[in-house]
Amino acid sequence: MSAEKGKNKFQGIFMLTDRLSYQALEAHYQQIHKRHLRDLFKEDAGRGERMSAEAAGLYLDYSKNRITGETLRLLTALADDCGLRERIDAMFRGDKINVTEGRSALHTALRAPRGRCLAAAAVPDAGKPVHKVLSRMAKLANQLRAGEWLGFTGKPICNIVNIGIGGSDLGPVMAYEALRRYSKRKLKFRFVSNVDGTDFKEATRGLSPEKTLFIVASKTFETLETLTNAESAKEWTLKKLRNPAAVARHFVAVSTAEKKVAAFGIDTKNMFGFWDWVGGRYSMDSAIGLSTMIAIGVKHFSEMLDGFHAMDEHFRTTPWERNLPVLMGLLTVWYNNFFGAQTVAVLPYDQYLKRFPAYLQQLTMESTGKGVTLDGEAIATYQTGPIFWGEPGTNGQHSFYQLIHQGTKLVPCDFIGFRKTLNPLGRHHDLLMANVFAQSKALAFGQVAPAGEPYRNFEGNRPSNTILAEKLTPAILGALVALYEHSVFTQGVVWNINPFDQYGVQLGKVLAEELLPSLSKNARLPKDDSSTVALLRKYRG
Ligand code: G6Q
Repeated sequence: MSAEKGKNKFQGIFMLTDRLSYQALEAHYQQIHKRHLRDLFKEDAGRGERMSAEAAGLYLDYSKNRITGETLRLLTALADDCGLRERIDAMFRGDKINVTEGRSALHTALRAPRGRCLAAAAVPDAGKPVHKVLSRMAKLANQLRAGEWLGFTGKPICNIVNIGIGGSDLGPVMAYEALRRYSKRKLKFRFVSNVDGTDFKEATRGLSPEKTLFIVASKTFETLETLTNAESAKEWTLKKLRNPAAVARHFVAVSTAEKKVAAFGIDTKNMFGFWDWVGGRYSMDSAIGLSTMIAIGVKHFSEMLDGFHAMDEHFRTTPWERNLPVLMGLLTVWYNNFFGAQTVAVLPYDQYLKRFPAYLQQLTMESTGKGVTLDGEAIATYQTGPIFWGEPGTNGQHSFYQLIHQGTKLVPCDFIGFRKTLNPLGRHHDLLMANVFAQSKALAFGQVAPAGEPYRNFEGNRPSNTILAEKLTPAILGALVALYEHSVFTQGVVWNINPFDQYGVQLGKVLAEELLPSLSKNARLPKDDSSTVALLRKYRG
């Protein structure tokens, strides 16, 4: 926490809604919220090109938003007022901006090129250990990809199972799916996250323990789900291999907790470390990305890191009005706080990005789902993080787009598409992309119903961003993830919250452990609320 309650060095003593820059936006909203995108485009022939920005291989068209030049001016003034510049510098410097946990948030150091001085005051030599671990990961990845890492019985490992949950699962799964086209097809990858035994059973179905390597990924190495799955994995392996010494050839760990890894029985020579300044949901390019590196190889992994870094540098150095993450973050604030929009839909038109919305749900909602300011004040006068959700197009068009087009709710959308497909097939790609352009057009401009058929009316004026890139490469994926990471950071600065803690997750971990003993048939029922007790009774039968 900052030294003096009620104050922090970035925002003074104000609540967001007390700021004149915020009140100016409220007044501006009253003036322009009824303006239709049809008119805004009619009045300004160059709007589509002018309201665009490009960085790290991503082109952002934000012209189909309900904004004018004045809106942008006021939003960037709000960002200045909230100390965005100082906060970005503090993050990159390694200041302990995760105040509730007393930590830096230095995920940007994970992708900084070797030898680059990060000027990280709190973490002086972050670069050195990062590259040391990357080299160790590379060694293992190369051995596995070459069929040189042998299991206990001498057979080459060809199945990799990542066990982890939350930040130790969603990034690896998303990246594996997104970059599957670049992956070594001879290796099989599976991911186990849920403590539901079904997840483990299905993930290991058909695999031979002799040829399977488990990556136990857990920052804390105390997450119940992960440790339970890891124990089951150990049993599954030893049932076949019948010698505890086999664990060394079939288990590696990714963690910050060396002692706990050793206590579990994994040789710490087979442990890949990271640091408390890497948050779970910001960890996919730390050792948590080990499965990604094994899948796509060292070169592609390092291209992915370069993509992250290119966006980091863009975010750090570019004026707000051309800064993609800042623009997207401020637009999210605009709809969330002034239009009262409750959600944002993320709609990637690429089947490889099918897990991207799920990944973003954690990144965004675990970061901005907060109700207390950095000063510890309850937030009563404004809204914080919206709900992020989505599915790949065109599938979503045949399902929930109806509500986005004609429902009574305002749902700002992010469309994501690529000029080139990784799998050319007849006219498929043109058809796919025609849908991206048609959807954002229909949402913005609508369509007038024939007389007497009001149900055919599309009022339009529904905002969207379109993000276009050449094709889905490791570097583009890195840039895309960093774009959303920094957009979330920008939102957090305006809302004056800590986007790097997650006490809601911790609560779940503690409560389940407390209740667990009461699930056994003969245990005493706890003195709990009547609903919980009734449910426990019903479960125990
Ligand atoms: C992410 C959260 C959370 C975490 C999981 C797994 O930012 O902290 O989702 O990643 O709870 O935690 P472990 O990696 O410690 O097992």
